[in-house]
Amino acid sequence: MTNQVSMSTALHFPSDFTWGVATSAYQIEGAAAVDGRGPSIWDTFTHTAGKVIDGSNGDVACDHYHRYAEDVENIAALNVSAYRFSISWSRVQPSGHGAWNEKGFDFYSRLLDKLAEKNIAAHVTLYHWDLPQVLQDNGGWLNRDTASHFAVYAAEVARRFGARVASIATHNEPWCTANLGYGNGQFAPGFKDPVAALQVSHHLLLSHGLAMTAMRAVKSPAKLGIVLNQWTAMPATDSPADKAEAEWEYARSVQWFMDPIFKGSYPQIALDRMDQSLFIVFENDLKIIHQKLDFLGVNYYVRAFVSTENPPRKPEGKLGFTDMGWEIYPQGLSDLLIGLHREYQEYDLPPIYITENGMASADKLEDAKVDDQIRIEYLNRHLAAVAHAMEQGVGIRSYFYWSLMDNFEWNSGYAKRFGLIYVDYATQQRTMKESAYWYRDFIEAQKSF
Ligand code: IFM
Repeated sequence: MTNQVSMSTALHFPSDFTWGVATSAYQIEGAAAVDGRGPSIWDTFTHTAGKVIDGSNGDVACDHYHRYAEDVENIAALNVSAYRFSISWSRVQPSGHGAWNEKGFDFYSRLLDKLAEKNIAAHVTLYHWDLPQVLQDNGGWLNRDTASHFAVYAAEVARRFGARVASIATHNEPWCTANLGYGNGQFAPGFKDPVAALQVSHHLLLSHGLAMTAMRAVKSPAKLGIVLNQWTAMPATDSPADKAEAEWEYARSVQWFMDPIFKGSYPQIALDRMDQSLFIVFENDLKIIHQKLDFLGVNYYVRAFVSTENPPRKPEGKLGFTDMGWEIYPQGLSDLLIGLHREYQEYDLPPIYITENGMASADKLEDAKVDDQIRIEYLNRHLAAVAHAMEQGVGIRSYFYWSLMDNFEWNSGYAKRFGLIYVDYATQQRTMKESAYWYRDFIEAQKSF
């Protein structure tokens, strides 16, 4: 049996497989100070000189707050049946605790109405990195109380919207919140303290567990879970040093989040390498974190290619690199999924949703057309990887392309375009790229099998 992924235009997915597209609040909404929204850490970060490559921010972004109806029409035109988006916590609860902002909830209610009108299932994420600034002023995710505030917010969203959405994910990519936000400072709030990142990762997991309990208590009918960004870690060579480093990389990035949730413990190989006195875990925390999920969201972009040499070896990149400089490596997706299935199926691994996968390319709008053949090839190859993992028995229920449209790519600003839809930021005009038509037709073709 081989894990080789082949290029194929004749992939057949089950008829109940869900096709979708994904976005997040800060990256598309804009309307940063409209209708009572409070500032988040990303407002603060992007308005601090030197934090974003092109000096841009999400004040306007794709102006989705005002153009959501047009955007939902576009989602429907893609033939997808699901849309994944996040709620801006500070739009619905400006201080992150205390008073709710009804105008904020009204916006999401209008969006849900429009999605329902088009028969598109809503998949909501509660936290896609935009912590209310007031909570940051009290220590952010380093303060254990933030986890309790998060659970209150989660329960309120589940109470109001639980019957109108298909799923609710607590966090998107907590690895990024901890390591890029607190570890190396690339993301808001911009701390450079690896020890803090460790503590933050624990508080994020704790907040996930508390939120799951709080949402179950309001008897939300929505499926509940979490979205993790994951990769396989491959040693650059067969040297014992590279192999050990790759094992460590997988432990600290993938197992670090998976093990507490599914096994109720942190991975020993990671604990062995760190000074545990620097990291505070209360007695009951792991019990709170370790609870059954209805789904696991997996975001995949790139493998980790691990080299201990100096300078480190780089991957050959046979299929090229994206505009982010990330190696295009679809086999990493099937390897990852098959590995997760093998390691966690006995620990109640729920159905997997591929909640993000996609690429940035240097797209150009010419004669009202964006000819992004590279994205079509990327999609085709990654869908083949998903199909391959399913053939190996992995329970995958959905695939969401990242992203619906070009948007604010965090510290890379607007220069990196991940969308199926091209956005002209000067006019806010949306143009379907060739990949959008390809995805639309691919989904249509699935209906005829
Ligand atoms: O744009 C991001 C998204 O917010 C989270 N996952 C990765 C994407 C591409 O970098």
